[in-house]
Amino acid sequence: MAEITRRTFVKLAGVGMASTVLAACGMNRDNTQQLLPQPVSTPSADFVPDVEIALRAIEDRVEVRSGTQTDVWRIEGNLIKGDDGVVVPVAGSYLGPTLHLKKGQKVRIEFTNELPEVSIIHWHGLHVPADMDGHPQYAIDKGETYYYEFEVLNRAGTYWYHPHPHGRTGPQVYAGMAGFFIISDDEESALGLPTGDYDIPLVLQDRTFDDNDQFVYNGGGMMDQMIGFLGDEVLVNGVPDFALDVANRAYRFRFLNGSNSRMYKLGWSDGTPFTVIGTDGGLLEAPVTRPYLTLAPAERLDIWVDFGDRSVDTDMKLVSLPFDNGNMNSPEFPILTATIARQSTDTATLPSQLSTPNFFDISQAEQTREVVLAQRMGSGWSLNGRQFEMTGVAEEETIRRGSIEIWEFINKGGGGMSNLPHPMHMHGESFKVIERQTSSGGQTAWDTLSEGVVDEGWKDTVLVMPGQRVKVLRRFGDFTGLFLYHCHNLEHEDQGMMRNLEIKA
Ligand SMILES: [Cu+2]
Repeated sequence: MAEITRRTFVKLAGVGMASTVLAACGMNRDNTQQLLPQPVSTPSADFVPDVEIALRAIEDRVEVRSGTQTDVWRIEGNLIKGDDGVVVPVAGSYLGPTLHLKKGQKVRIEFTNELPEVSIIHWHGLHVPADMDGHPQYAIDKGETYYYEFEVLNRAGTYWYHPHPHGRTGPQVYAGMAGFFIISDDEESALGLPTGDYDIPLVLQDRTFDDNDQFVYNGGGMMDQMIGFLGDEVLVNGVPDFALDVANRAYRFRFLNGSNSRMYKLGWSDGTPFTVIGTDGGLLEAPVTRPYLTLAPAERLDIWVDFGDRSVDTDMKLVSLPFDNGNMNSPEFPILTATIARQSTDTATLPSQLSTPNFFDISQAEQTREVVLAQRMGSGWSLNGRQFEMTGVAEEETIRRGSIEIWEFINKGGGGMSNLPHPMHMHGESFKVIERQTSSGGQTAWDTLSEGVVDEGWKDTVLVMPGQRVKVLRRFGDFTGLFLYHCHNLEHEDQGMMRNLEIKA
């Protein structure tokens, strides 16, 4: 185990700067101190963690392509307190370790930044207090440590973590900073779904290599700013030409689209349909079947895949099928090859009922807020005409704690270059997609991927295609403070397609 150094710091400079920004915007308020809680500068004495993890962001070199080293930024982890199996490194990959937590556990994570620029980690999909969420205002410099302390409140499911510093999320994720955060709970464990070697997280990320096998990122270029970064090959778990040996039995595959902006339309090359058991926020009520899977950036889909009727030494190939995203045709990409490598006597049965999701009822919604996704002339993308301000919140972004609301994301498209999908993500509690409308102008592109969209289940990121209006229903409970909502096309996010919402007591 690498030595763990505990650094303490008080981020007074950051708080002072934010206050100045507020004053400059004419938004200074009496409650500035409540609005800007102090970061955890040291572990708090009255928080007794069940699990304690150290994560470090480092510059490193990894053999991504065989025989050469690629410069990466990655997150390495060590378990300080807890059971074996909480922190699982992904061997031979730039990925951060897979973290396995249980609902109800109290976890302390000390994140140390050893990169030459500021960073902060966000726990994607987790319901945690505002100052534990990795908001960009808490980004720390090289050599500093941020202490996260929270209870795992989420249902069992496939969550993940990645950096969230303003303007630099795209390049940092691209450089290699991301990992799975997998939560289990009693309800899920009782089902007897495949576990251990038969439960496989798979993150899809596109990359472009130069002649020296280094990652190429042009997030600042005009086209990338508009469309988002698109790499020319797809890595799975950080590995090109990903191959997997499986037994002829049932598996749980957990797909995460960890790409900056690329969408996927996953299909088995022999046309085998998919049995979906989970989405962003955990298990569905019951399995659903899809001919292919549409996966926008940051979305997750858990599938039950049964190789039981396959012969040993046969292959199944997973590809991303061609589709029209409204702006361009996405070509076919190879994703992975699964080789049925061994006989198994295990016979698992897919449960017909998976979970009790306890969705809210639409009648509980107190109001509907509209969020228009659009370009801002000459300066990237916006939400209701506004772009990100570090601590700025509009009146219409202020929410009473405990309220249940409908948020309607409206992608008017607009034709040409601005006809792009926006995967909209909300921090905090998960939501339910309750309505999706497609304009006649958006129908053609939508038809090329609609059958693979899974709007069932709890979600934290929802695909909004050009010409669509999508309504989601969610609660804004428990924690007050600033939380983010944004497009998870990371180049759009970095250009300001992100806003705060403030939950007030
Ligand atoms: Cu976007």
